[in-house]
Amino acid sequence: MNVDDGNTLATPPVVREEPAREEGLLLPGTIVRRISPARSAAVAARVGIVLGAAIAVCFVTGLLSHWIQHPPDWFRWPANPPWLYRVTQGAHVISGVMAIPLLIVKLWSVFPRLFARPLIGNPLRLLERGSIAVLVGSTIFQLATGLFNIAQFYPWRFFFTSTHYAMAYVALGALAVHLAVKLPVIRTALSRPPADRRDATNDSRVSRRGVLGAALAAAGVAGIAVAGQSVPWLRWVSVLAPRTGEGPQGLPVNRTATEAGVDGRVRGDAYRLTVSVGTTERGFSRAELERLPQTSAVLPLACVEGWSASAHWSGVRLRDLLAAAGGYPGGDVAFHSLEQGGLYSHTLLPTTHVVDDRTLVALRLNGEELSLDHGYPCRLIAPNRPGVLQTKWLSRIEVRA
Ligand SMILES: Nc1nc2c(c(=O)[nH]1)N[C@H]1C(S)=C(S)[C@@H](COP(=O)(O)O)O[C@H]1N2
Ligand SMILES: [Mo]
Repeated sequence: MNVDDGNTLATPPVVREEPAREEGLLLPGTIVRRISPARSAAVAARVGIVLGAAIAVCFVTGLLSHWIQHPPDWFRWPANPPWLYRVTQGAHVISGVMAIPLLIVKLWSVFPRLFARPLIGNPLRLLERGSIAVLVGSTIFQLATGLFNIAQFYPWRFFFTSTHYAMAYVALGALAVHLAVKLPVIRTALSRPPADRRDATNDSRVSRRGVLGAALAAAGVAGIAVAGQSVPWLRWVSVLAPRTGEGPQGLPVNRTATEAGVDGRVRGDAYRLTVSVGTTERGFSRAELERLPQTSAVLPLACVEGWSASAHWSGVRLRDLLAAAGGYPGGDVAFHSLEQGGLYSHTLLPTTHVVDDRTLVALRLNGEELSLDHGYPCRLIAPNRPGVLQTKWLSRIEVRA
């Protein structure tokens, strides 16, 4: 049967003329005879190219997102263009979701080969099989945990981001070995047209072209089904997008004030935003912040989970606030939230963003006073930053001079 290298175009009756192929699999002959000719290297290699492209986009955009959140010394992420992270992280989630149907078709097309003789064999074959096991396992892990994460469903005990990040390297390594080992097979498979005899006859079983078409269509549908959470004009068709782009004040809320343990008491007169520059320290009430010069900016909130939405923000430009508090000598600026503990209760803002005109301590959102869930009394909003770094319910801003 033509399940290994795609160089036969056999139909079931023809199989009996090719007993050698049947013997290649550790499966009963009755099953082997029924294996669809579309389960071929021709299909596997072609789906593999599209799957590989989706995984490459997913890997690069994921790596970027990781570096932005945990910057190595050499890494600089610009404040311009302000929508860049929205695009890269949207692409991360969309490409990951598109990879799911592609991976399923790829596994379907090579499945009979898992029963190929010998099961283990020589060291090269061991490497081939081992790399496939690791590759399939790590890819399924990445796609499943990523999918659960965008649905904010965490049915596991490990910490998602660090595990997802580490596993990406495992998958990449296994993919490199897999490609190297399979290169000859891939080249043969790609040098032939994907059509089999079934395409030209009236055979009722699915053809290779049919499988390829279905794989691409499924990937397209899956991509569109989630794209609406980052692409506004796709919102109405994106039935699977976990976020619709809606919420109070026209913007989704990731974590509510109640969930973060921040309550309405912040509305009281006692609230102060403490701004410290070196050893000077100054407290600003919400009314005092409102009396400082107000600046507006249209900036997207782009969550690591892939959803994003543009909004109209206004408040005090960070540069102006620092000037009012004693000046900005340079360096990273630390932001702390009223939220106690939690990973997102503090962040470091690099100089590029500190000096940007559009970086605000926001007081208003889409023409209204910032709601408690969006970060009242005030929140950080800076261009081209992951949502997770746009700290809500600010209590303290610190310049370590
Ligand atoms: N203090 C604090 N700030 C936070 C968070 C948080 O959990 N705590 N969540 C962040 C995340 S993950 C996102 S995407 C944005 C969402 O802002 P929104 O709820 O106003 O849409 O806020 C960020 N700021
Ligand atoms: Mo987020």
